[in-house]
Amino acid sequence: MGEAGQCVVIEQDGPLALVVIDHPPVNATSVAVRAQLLQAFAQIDADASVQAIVLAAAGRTFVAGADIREFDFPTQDPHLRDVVQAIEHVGKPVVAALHGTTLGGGCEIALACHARVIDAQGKIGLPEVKLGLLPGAGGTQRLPRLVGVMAALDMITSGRMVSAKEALALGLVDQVVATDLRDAAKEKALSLIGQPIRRTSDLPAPSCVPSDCDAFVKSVQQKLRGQIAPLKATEMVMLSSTTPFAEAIRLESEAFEGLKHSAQSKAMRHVFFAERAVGHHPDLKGITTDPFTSISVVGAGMMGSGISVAALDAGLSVTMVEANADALEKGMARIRGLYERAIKSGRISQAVMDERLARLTATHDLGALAHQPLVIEAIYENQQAKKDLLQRLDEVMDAAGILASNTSYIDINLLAASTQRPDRFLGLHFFSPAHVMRLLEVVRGDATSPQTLARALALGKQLNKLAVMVGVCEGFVGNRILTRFWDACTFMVEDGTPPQEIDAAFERFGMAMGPFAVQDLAGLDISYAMRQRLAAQRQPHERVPVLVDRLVEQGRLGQKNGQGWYRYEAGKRQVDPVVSDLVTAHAGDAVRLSAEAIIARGRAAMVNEAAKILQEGIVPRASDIDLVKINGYGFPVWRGGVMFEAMQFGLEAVLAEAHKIAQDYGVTWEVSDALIEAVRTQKGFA
Ligand code: T1G
Repeated sequence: MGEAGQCVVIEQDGPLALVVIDHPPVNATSVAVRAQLLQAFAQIDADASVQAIVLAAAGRTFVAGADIREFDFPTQDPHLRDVVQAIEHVGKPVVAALHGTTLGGGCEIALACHARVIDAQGKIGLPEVKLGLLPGAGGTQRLPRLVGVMAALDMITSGRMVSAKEALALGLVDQVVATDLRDAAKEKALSLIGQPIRRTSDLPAPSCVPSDCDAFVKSVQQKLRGQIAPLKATEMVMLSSTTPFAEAIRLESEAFEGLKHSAQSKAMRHVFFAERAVGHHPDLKGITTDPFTSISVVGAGMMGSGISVAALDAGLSVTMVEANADALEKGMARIRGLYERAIKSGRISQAVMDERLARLTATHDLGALAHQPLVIEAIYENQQAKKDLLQRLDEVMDAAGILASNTSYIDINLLAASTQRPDRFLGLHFFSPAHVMRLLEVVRGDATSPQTLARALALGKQLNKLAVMVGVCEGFVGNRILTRFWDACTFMVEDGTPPQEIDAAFERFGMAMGPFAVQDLAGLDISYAMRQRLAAQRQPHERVPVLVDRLVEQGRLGQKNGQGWYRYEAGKRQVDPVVSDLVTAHAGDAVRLSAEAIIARGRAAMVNEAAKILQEGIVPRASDIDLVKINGYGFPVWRGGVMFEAMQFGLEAVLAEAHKIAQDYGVTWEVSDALIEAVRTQKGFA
């Protein structure tokens, strides 16, 4: 950073001016950066001694985007699109030197330069749709002029970063260099002196085959159901082939401003910052941890093999232990099958599969774990079996090793007590399929040490998971809320609303699958076993779901045996008259709720349980709960999460619904004090 507040500096070297942006941590284009960039380019444009320009950035990355924090306030001049326009219309060649992650507004600045040189490790992209936005500084018009409409549509509606190599192949950059980025950019700039300036906006309008675009729009509607930004962005990109640049840019900025004020963008910006806050734990501040190079997993079933693949994909070595020879072979076959399918779909090469499998050791021998830094048990959910295994592992492993359980509900403190290392014991609750699902609940036991917790959170980051630290309670955070949500939905069925109408309501709300379809996927016997296990703790007059137990007792377990709440034939889910008759017989004079009432009841059940979780200190932040529901349970990201959405919906209405449920369903369904307090203060739940 230059003098206080100076975030753009010019270094002149003969006929070449080097403009360096220096605004840590990611060179976001704050109003100061925009103003100083505008001023710098005006100055060097007017300086006859300057004949070529390189634009670079200090620190770990070129500009990673506009400053997202500014979006909640009126944009201050100069707008980024004006700065970008000014850079493009400088009368001398401007070459961008790109490193790190050139994203959003940073990519748009690069697009307005006359050439682009990128570091071989660099990545570049327009991720605005992930914030419910679209590129608002010319990206929807300049990118297609360089890479074509279809490639631009793919990048902008997916928001994905492309590698330097792919960027070169697409024509997005002109050169990739492994070292001396700025020297290469200077050389490029000097070589352009005296050449006609190649302004991106002057390039010919790209062609667009209407049928290709129509097909693309349909795929976006399907894949990103409910989100408005990708569709709007598609509309803007297609303007590049039909509308003059200046008019298209005006329309783009109108569309951007509209999205910036949309509920969806506010929700997705909330999630962006929630994901950065989730790792902040005051008691872990200052603890540094070395990355893991290897971990071990005990159990080669669905979860054990999935966790192993997640670690292999992240570059770690894995020792997978399974007592049963057949189960071990099945686990290895499952892992090989995953990679073979990934090769078939072109996601990885054979060489990548071979390299990853070379890092996998499969064995029956627990002794192989003696010196492992971290061992995760992922055997079947039986408390005694887990306690026995953990005791044996505790005896086998070095004292420094961390022991973790992948249990989804067993008390971590109980399991810790079966070892001599409660300070190095915790829960690592992965979600199935573990190599795909982003969420990881890091369950801290009463005795888990801060060092162990810090190492576990760091492992989550290494595995590209969203690690949320939670306390010990029945079902931790995600499953605890899910159980309450499922109860409320099942009670709605028992009171007369068909399950398929409840599923349809929540799928229209934006959930990937409705609650009854999910119950069938998970297996009705799982929640049945949980209710049996918890029966002894139940209050005498507490209402519990009965219909689902009827289904299980009739042998209807869900997808796994072709019939549950629905019937499954050839993989298709169908309403089953047997269930409809059961509902009618049970409900008597049916009370069929409207879709709005269904959502309100489901929302109140989730928010009330979440408020209790906060009240009990299971997590420190309401936004942590949002992240759990979005990343583990299909809550729509464009609604911001269960707590954020409730705040927008209106806490008074949620509280009123919670009181209604408490009356209907029994005394243990008490309304959370935290929810009542939040309504009183109209503050979040934190
Ligand atoms: N604005 C403000 N703060 C940002 C920021 C941004 N764009 N990007 C990161 N930060 C903060 C972040 O909150 C954290 O702060 C710190 O930087 C490190 O981030 C006009 C409209 C660049 C890949 O969407 O994807 O340009 O928690 O922990 O894991 O068309 O940050 O330390 O206080 O994430 O190494 C488009 C968003 C914006 C990119 C680095 N750009 N950022 O990841 O570090 S919209 C983006 C990221 C736009 C134009 C449009 C990642 C990263 P704190 P971090 P990281």
